[in-house]
Amino acid sequence: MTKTANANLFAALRAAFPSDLDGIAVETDNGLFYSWRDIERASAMIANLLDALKLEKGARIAVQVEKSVEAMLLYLATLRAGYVFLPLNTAYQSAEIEYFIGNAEPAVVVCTSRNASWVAPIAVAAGTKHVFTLDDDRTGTLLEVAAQCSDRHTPAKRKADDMAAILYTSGTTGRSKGAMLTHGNLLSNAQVLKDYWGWTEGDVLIHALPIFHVHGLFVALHGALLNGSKMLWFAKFDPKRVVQKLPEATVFMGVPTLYVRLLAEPGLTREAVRNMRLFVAGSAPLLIETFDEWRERTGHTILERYGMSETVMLTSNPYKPEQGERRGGTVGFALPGVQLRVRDDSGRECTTDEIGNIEVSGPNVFAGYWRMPEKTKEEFTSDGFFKTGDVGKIDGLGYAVIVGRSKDLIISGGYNVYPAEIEGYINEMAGVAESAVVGVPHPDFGEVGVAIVIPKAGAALDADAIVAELKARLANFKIPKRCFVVPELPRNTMGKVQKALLRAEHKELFSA
Ligand code: MLC
Ligand code: AMP
Repeated sequence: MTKTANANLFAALRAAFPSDLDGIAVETDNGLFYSWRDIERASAMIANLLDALKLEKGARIAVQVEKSVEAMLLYLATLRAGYVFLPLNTAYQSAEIEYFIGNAEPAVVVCTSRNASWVAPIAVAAGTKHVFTLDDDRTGTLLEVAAQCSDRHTPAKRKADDMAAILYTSGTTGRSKGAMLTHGNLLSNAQVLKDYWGWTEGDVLIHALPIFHVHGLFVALHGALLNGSKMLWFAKFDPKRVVQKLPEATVFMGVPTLYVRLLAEPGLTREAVRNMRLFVAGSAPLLIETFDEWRERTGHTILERYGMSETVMLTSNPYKPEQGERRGGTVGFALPGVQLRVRDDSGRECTTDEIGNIEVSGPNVFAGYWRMPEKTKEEFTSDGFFKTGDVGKIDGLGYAVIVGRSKDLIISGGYNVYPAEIEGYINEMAGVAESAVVGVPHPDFGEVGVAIVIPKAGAALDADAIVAELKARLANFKIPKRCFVVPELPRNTMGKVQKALLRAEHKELFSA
């Protein structure tokens, strides 16, 4: 790349649009069609809207809206105008949003018209100057204002290490941290995946994931756009309708729960997947039972990969047979350009099959946590590797295997749930002495949270009331699926709560 080349991710995605801009870029599950020209023009209009606000360089655009093509256009427009996209899960409630907006201090907040009455005051209190609404039926003030803007826009000049997005995630402890991803992180990863997963002319992607996290927003979306591929767009994952659309598609990406739910559909047959080229799974461990059943039912071997908000994609099972077989229970090999190593707690590199901490480096690894230089430093080794918090090994064939996590984290249906956060809320409740939240196996979500709560002396606690109180305050996917009130927590001789014992005690809770 020459010194003057524009490293703006949007510019690279735009350059990959097909030459026939009248072709279909997106077909939605409610019967709308968007051409490549529509994507080009509408993203230009929103980018011009942002430019007209005269925001400072690096300004954050925080977005909590339902999935829609217009929400995707807002993401593309933010890149195009050179600002920083900050997606927020629509399940987040006011305390969660207050934290994210207070921490990120976005210049612009875009929310649904339904939530505007509580999101707008939070934004204004945090100093946000501009609040727009955007609904999933192509209405809202954002589009009303954008409609007045020019449909021509030259992508802002950005360097590879300029920030493109902030994704909130919790590392090992404490409150959520904003992972800063650069144009270079995202583009280099997308280019590697385009090649590694064999994206080819004529590919059609079923896009059925939310667009507020890495999997749906970056891996799936960039994959299709960088290949100029049509997307069959689902606002919400609906297994029946996805199965109906499979014959028109070649690529599908999902968290393991999506595969479990698709397998429950009688319409999932070899005939239905006859045109499919690739099924990708990730964000949470894919059970070997699901991997095997999928192969049996469809004749396709799911390709499992591994990634994180801080690093985008790190490893992948092979796509091409000459690179090796796709092995269930493994996450494959480090992607080209990624260095992955496993070390023990003393920093010694583990030998084959020896379990240790997974550490990574590469052009995909983020620029640090937003306004947390100390935390950032803690999460990197002295020689510049990022500590993933995942525990695993490299097996005898060179495949990476994730066996657990050193971070106290539950992954439920592909969403991260931090026990410390839930425990914090429970511990504040009247009559609660302490609590522990642990993850246990679940047939649909893979893993779900269970809360064990200890009352203060003389207090009477009602488990249902605890759950109800949590529901009023936290995103729904974080709510423990069961709650037990018991006299005490198991502790080791150091006084530390033995979560492993609690997990073992409750592991059969949701078994069929
Ligand atoms: C929904 N519910 C969940 C849940 N999703 N509970 C636990 N875990 C989840 N993930 C609960 C709700 O609280 C609600 O309960 C009930 O299910 C119905 O809610 P819903 O919104 O209608 O659910 P549904 O549409 O069925 O959603 C399930 C799902 C969704 C699997 C489709 O969770 C999903 O889209 N997951 C994908 C997440 C994702 O994209 N992850 C990628 C992260 S990126 P109640 O009691 O309130 O009725 C990443 C990096 C990487 O990790 O490597 O990719
Ligand atoms: P997030 O912080 O939401 O980006 O979640 C990242 C975490 O998801 C990783 O650190 C892993 O613990 C987990 N993860 C992602 N992909 C896989 C996978 N294929 N198998 C097991 N865990 C995974």
